[in-house]
Amino acid sequence: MRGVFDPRQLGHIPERELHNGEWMAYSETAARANAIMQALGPLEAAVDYGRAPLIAVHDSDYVAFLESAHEQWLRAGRTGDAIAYTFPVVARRAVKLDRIDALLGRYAFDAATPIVGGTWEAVYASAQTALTARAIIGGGERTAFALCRPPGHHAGADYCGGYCYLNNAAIAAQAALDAGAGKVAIVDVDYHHGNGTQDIFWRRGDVFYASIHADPRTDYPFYWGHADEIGEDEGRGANLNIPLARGARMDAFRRGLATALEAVTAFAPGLLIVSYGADTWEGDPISHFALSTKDHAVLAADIAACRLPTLIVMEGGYAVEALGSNVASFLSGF
Ligand code: OKP
Ligand code: ZN
Repeated sequence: MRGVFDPRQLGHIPERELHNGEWMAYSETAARANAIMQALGPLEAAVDYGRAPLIAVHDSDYVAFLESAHEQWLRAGRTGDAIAYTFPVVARRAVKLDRIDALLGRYAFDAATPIVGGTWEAVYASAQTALTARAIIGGGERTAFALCRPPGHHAGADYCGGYCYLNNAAIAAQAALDAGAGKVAIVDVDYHHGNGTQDIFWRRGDVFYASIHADPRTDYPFYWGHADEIGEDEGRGANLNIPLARGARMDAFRRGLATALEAVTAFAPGLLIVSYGADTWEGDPISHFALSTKDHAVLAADIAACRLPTLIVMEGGYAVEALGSNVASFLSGF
C-alpha cells in the first residue's frame, strides 16, 4: 500500500500536558512517527495543496490563530509552550480578543494541546499528508495510508484539543467530496471518540461518521461520544457512536465494528476514511482496551471486506515501542 509522510510533522514537540491534576511528559511525540516509518519503510512525500482545503473545513480565523499563536506568545514575553488557562464555557461571545491567553482558551477545549514553535508547520504538513493520500486514491489506488501527526479527530471547525489542531480526516473527506466522491463515510477506530469529526459533520448528510471508542462516561473526551448522539437536521442518522466499557477485548470491539460497517455499507459512500488509532492496543499507556497486535490486522480485514476505496489516516497510539508493529499489522489486513 502506498503511504505518505512529511518530515515537517516532526517539528511539533510540546514539553508537557496536564493530566489528572499533574504535569506529565507529552504523550503525542515525534518518536511515534519515527517508529511507524521504521516499521513501514520508505513513504512518499506530501504534495502541498495550500490553505484552501483547510479553510473548507475550519474557520479561517481559527487557522490564522494557529499560524500566529506562538509568535504572539513570544511577543507577549513568554517562553516555552503556549497553553490556555481560561476557557470561555459560559460566554463564547464574538467579542474581539487580542490577548494571547484569551485567544488560546477561545480556540481550545483542553490543556492537552499546547502550541510550540513548530506546531503550525507540523499541523499544516499533517493535513497535506492526508490530502496527498486522498489524491492517491482519487488517482485510482484502492487504499492509501496517511502517516499524520499530530492527529486530528478531536479538532473541530474552530477548536483544538486532545493533541489535535487540524482535522486531517475531515479535511480529506471534504476534499474527496469536492473532487466528486458523492458521499464519504468515516469510521473511527481510535480508543477515543473523535468529537471534532462528529462536530464538523453533525448537520451534514453527505458524510457518515461512525466511531467505536471508550465510553465517555469514564473516558476522555467526556462530553461527546455517547450513544444517543445521532446528528441533527440533514445529518440526523448520519452519526453513529458505539461506546465500549473499559477493558473491552477484541470480541466486543469487532462486534461494534461490524455494526458500524453495516451502517457504512447501507450509506454507500464513494470513499471510506478510517481514522486509525493504535491506542486500542493492550499495552497503551493512556488507554484501557485489550486488543492485541494481531487483532489490528483482523479489524483491517473486516474493513477491507467492505470493498470500498479506503483512506487510512493515522490518529492516536502511544506505546511507541509497539506502534510500528501495530500499524504494520493493521495495514497488512488490507
Ligand atoms: C488523542 B487521540 C491524558 C489526558 C487526556 C488527551 C488524550 C487525547 C487522545 N494526558 N489527554 O484520540 O489518541
Ligand atoms: Zn486516541
